Amino acid sequence: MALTEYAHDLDTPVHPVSAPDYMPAEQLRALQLHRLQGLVRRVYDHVPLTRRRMEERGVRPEHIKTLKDISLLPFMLKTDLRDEYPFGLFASPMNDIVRFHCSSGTTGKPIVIGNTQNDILVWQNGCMRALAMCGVRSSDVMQVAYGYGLFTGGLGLHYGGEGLGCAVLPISGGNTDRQLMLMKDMGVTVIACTPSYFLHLIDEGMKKGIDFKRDMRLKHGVFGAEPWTEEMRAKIESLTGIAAHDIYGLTEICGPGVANDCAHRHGLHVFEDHFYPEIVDPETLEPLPDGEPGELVFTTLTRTGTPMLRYRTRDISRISAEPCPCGRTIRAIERISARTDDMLIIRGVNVFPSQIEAGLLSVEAVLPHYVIIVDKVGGLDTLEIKVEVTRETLSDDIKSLEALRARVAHAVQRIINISAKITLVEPHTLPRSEGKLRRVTDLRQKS
Ligand code: DLL
Repeated sequence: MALTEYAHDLDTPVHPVSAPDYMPAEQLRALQLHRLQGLVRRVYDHVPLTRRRMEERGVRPEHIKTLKDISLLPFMLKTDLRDEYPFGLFASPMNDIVRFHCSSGTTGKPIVIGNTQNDILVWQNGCMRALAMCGVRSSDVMQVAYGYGLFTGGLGLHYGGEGLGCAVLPISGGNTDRQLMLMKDMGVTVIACTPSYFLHLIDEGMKKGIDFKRDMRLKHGVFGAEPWTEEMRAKIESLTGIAAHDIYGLTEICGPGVANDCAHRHGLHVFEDHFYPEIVDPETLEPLPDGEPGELVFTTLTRTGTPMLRYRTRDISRISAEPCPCGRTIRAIERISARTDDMLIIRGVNVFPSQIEAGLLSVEAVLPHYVIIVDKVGGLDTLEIKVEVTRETLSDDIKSLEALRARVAHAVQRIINISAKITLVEPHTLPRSEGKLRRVTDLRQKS
């Protein structure tokens, strides 16, 4: 079948690299099973920890006869990567490893992922398909402002952009003045960075009198590596006129390019011919049917260096049960709005930072810069949210300011069901980040 016969994104012609996105579902399932069987054999033969766990369950590679049999297999966790640090989970000899990536986390040893040449190509394929899904083409000039190095954001998007034939500007994170100068002078059309860093770029640009709509040629933003909301997307798009796309991934699975949203924005399509997704109940670990929310689990069907079998991401999502109007047969996951480990329990109520963000940004005068501070005072949990608001509102009289504060407090409380102390602050006073931004400070852990 000619590629042009497949359904495609709105009026964007299908890029040849995207062909596997439209593979007939039956063919896709057969391919996944074939790849899963190969992967299970590989890890059974080469990864002692997984072999031991399979033996404890009485499971052997030949028991995997259907895709459903994946539930017979043991899970892998971040702690396994820490315990087996640095090379204990490698399934290929060092001779075949061509690159390491690490993710640090907050404490202890980093996790180490070894990539073979095959893995680099698989990863590049994911990033190329993600960028093609965003509408990025070889004529684009792409500024990669994710960090280069052990973090996967920079090199991942870099290889993706080069693979598509874009002109890539590998500037990495930081040096905001230079980012803005080159973006303007080189007519950059695609920016790839964290959404929080892009907000910082917009902000610094405004200070210099740069109007993104007027002075920049930007068309697309490829944003990920941290949670962000639809409300944040709307703010970014209205401030700059670009299309803001959501790209998802994690170091353990490769990096960015595991999933990406298409023009219909019904979720992020997973490149599931390489990265097989499951949703499990985080308590019972039972697999859940498509449509049910739970913890996202990935199996890397084609990776050979440090393959992951049923890796528990801690990210909360659901697999869409509905086909996407774009015609892709690869399934979509709901955007990642939370992790099981970033849920705050405040006065007994479960609160996710993304809910707070959605509440804040529903109020017009609020800027997309905020911090969340949780503390315990006299045995009682307290929640304070400091948020920047436009300079014009701050110069309003006390009464209107108080009314705005009450509106913000109400908008947040409506979503999280508990009250928060809201502090309105001047623009440019809260911390910014070149990479992932930590917006939450939980002081209770110290006491
Ligand atoms: O953040 C890889 C990446 C780089 C993804 C650039 C997208 C763009 P890690 O540092 O290992 O890898 O962090 C992975 O970040 O488990 C999620 O919790 C979170 N995350 C990544 N992308 C998104 C997203 C990279 N689009 C962890 N939305 C993941 C929400 C995201 N959270």
